[in-house]
Amino acid sequence: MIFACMDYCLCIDCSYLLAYEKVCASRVKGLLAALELIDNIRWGDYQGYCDALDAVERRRQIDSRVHSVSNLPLWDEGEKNMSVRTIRRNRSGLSVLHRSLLLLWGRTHLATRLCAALPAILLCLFTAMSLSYADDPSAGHKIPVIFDTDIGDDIDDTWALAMLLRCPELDVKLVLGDHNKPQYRAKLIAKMLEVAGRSDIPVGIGFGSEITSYPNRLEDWIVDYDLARYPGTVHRDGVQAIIDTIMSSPEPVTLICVGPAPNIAAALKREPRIADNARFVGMYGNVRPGFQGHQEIVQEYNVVDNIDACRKALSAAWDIVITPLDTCGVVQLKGKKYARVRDSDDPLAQAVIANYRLWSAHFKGTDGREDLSESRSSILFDTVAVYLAFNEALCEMEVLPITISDDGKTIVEPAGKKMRVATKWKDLDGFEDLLVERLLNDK
Ligand SMILES: [Ca+2]
Repeated sequence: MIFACMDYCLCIDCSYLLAYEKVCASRVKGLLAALELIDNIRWGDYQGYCDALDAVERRRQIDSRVHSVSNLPLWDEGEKNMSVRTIRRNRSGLSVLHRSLLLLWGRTHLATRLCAALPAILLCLFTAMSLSYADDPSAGHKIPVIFDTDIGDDIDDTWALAMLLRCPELDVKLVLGDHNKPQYRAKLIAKMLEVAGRSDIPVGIGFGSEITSYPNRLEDWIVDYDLARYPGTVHRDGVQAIIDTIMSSPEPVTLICVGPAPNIAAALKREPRIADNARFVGMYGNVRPGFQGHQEIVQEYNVVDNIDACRKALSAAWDIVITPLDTCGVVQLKGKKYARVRDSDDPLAQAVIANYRLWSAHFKGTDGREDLSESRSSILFDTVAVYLAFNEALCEMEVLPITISDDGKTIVEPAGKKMRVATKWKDLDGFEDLLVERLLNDK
C-alpha cells in the first residue's frame, strides 16, 4: 500500500522529481528507505506492485532519473541502511503521509483513485518541500560535522577550514588537528576560528610528536598566539572529543577527514560504536590511472603516510564518501577567481592568503619551484571533501569497493569496502565558483 504514495508521485512526476533540483539524492533515497522502514515492505514487492499497475515503464523512468541525479544504485543495501538512519527524524511526518494515502487508496475504481490522488499529490508536494527545506540551512537544519585536519603542512587544509566555516549547510561541532604536531595545529585552528568569529567551535588537540621531518611552514602566523587564551573550549584529548561528540549527537555526525588519520584509528579502537552514529567523508587515494598523466594509479599522501590508520578509517562500519586525486587533485584557483580571493578585504580570506604566502615562500627558489602565491592557488585537495559533506551534485559519484594495498594504493576490487567515490567532475568550474563564493562570504 505504501507504494500508492510512490505511484501518485509518479503520476505527477513525483514530489521527489518536482523537487529534484533541490532535494539531494541521498534524501530521495532516504525517503524511499523510510517508506520501507514504516511499512516493513520488501523491495521485491515494489516490482510486483508496478507490474500490477502496468507501471514498469514509469518505474524505469524514475529509476533512470534517480540514477541521473545520484549515479547511485538505488537499491544498494548499504546505501539504504545509511539512508534509513539519516531519515529517522522525518519518520513521523512520513507516517502521517502514509496513513493519509492508506485511506485514499481504499477505493476501487481508477477514476476514484485519481480523484483521491489530488489531495495526496498536494500532501506529497508539501512533504517534499519539507524534506527539501530540511537540507536548507535557512530553514534551520544543519549537518553536524567534525573536521579532522593536518593543517599546517600542505596549505590546502587552511583553505578547506575557511570554506568549512563559511558553509551554512554545516554545523561545525569540533575541529581538531591530526597526524602529529598537536600544539602547532591546534594553534592554527584556534586562530583561524577566532579570525572567522567562530570561537564558539571547540578545538581538539590530537596526539603525536611536535617534532617531525616536515617544517612548520606557517609557524610565523601563530608565533605569538597563546592557545590558552582561546575564548572557546580546547579539548586536550582530541580523540575523546571525537568520541564524545559523536556518541552524544542525536543524529549522525559527518566526520570530514583530510589528512593521515591516526586520530580516527584511535577513536575507533577506543569506542567502535562511533561508526554507528557517523559517516566518514575524506580526501584519500587515487582510483583510476591518468592523474597528472600517470599510466597507473599513484600513491596518495594521506593514505601512504599512515597506511594502518587509513585502513581502519576506510574499513569501519560507517558510510564512506571520498574524493581521491581523480577529482580533488585538479582544483586550483587561477586568474580572476584567485585574484578575487587574494584581493578581498574579508578577514578570513586575508588570513588564508597570509598563510598561503608564508607557505609558498618556503618553496621559493628550492627545487626550481617558484612562489605562485600572487598568481594562483596551490592544488586545493581538501576543499572537495568539505563540499562532499553537504552536496555531491558537481561530481560524478560511483560506489566502488576499495582496499588499501601494502604500498598504500587504493585498489578497486570486489573484496573491498564499498564507498561512494567522486571519480570525475561534472562541473569543476562551478565548484571553483562555489569555493570563491564561500571564501568571500558572497551569499
Ligand atoms: Ca590535508
